[in-house]
Amino acid sequence: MNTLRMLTAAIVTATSLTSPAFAQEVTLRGVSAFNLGTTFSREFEAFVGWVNENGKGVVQIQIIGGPEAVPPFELGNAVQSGVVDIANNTSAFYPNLVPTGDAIHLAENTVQEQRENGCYDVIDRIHQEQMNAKYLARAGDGMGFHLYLTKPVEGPDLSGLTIRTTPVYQAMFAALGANLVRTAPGEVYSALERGAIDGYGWPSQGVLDLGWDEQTKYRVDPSFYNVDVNLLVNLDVWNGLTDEQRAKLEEGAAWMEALNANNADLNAAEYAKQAEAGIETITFDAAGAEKWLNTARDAGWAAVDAIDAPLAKELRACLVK
Ligand code: 173
Repeated sequence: MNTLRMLTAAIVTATSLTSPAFAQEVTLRGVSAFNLGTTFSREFEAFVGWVNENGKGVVQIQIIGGPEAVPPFELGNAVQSGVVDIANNTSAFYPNLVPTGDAIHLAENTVQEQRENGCYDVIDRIHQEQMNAKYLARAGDGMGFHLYLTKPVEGPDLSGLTIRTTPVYQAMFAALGANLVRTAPGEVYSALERGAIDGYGWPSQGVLDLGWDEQTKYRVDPSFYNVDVNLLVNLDVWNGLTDEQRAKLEEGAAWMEALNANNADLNAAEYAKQAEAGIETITFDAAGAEKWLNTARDAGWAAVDAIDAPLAKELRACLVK
């Protein structure tokens, strides 16, 4: 450091001590669990664009990278320890830290409703306590998950099939008899290509982005659950920000969460693109669909219940209408 910079730093420090309003701009380092430029990173990137535009002189975010920077299943630990300041991550990738995070995708209401009814505070609290992370925002609302297959099924019996899973689908697909293999998204294409799996769980959006349509013959309808892709800020970093910096990030969070309303249209557009790409839809009859959705809900909640019954009860009361 040269003398001028040392002097400047000393002045800035002195200023910020006496007057927090003049705190220096801070830059947070961000990583996404999903490939940059694809679904599930797009909202995060839009959020970063918003913050960098509206938070000049206050707070900025620099995106370091996607899963090539930090492996998706390690991103939770990276934000917990502060290796990463802000992560774009789904609860299914950090069950080691927040085991009841599975409850988030069982939500039947929106994140805006969860902010109103206090559920957001419960979810934020468990992230702070168990993961040392501020739960800043949630993308993915209004989008469900599907089973995608390379061979057809008649109904909700998955016995004999080997399916790629994450904790999202684990309880449901296991209850329906499937063999399960847990992998990060980056391994799905080659597992399909090798015939190591007969299908995979994935949200309604993103299959074409990843090129998986080449290896996918069927999508099973209806969808189940609600995608959760969460913005998580290392808690020490969060607590070290000024009120103004935190407020700016929260404003950006609300802005990003409003984008969730676009998901209904985006789902429809994606289904059309999947059909064009040759993915056929298998739609269960009423009895099959009922079994599918009831198993999803019941097995999903049973899994959360087995981890922490009182918390499962508290979350279910505010996530299910
Ligand atoms: O299938 C997955 O990898 C998964 O659990 C997930 C969750 C949210 C968004 C995208 C994928």
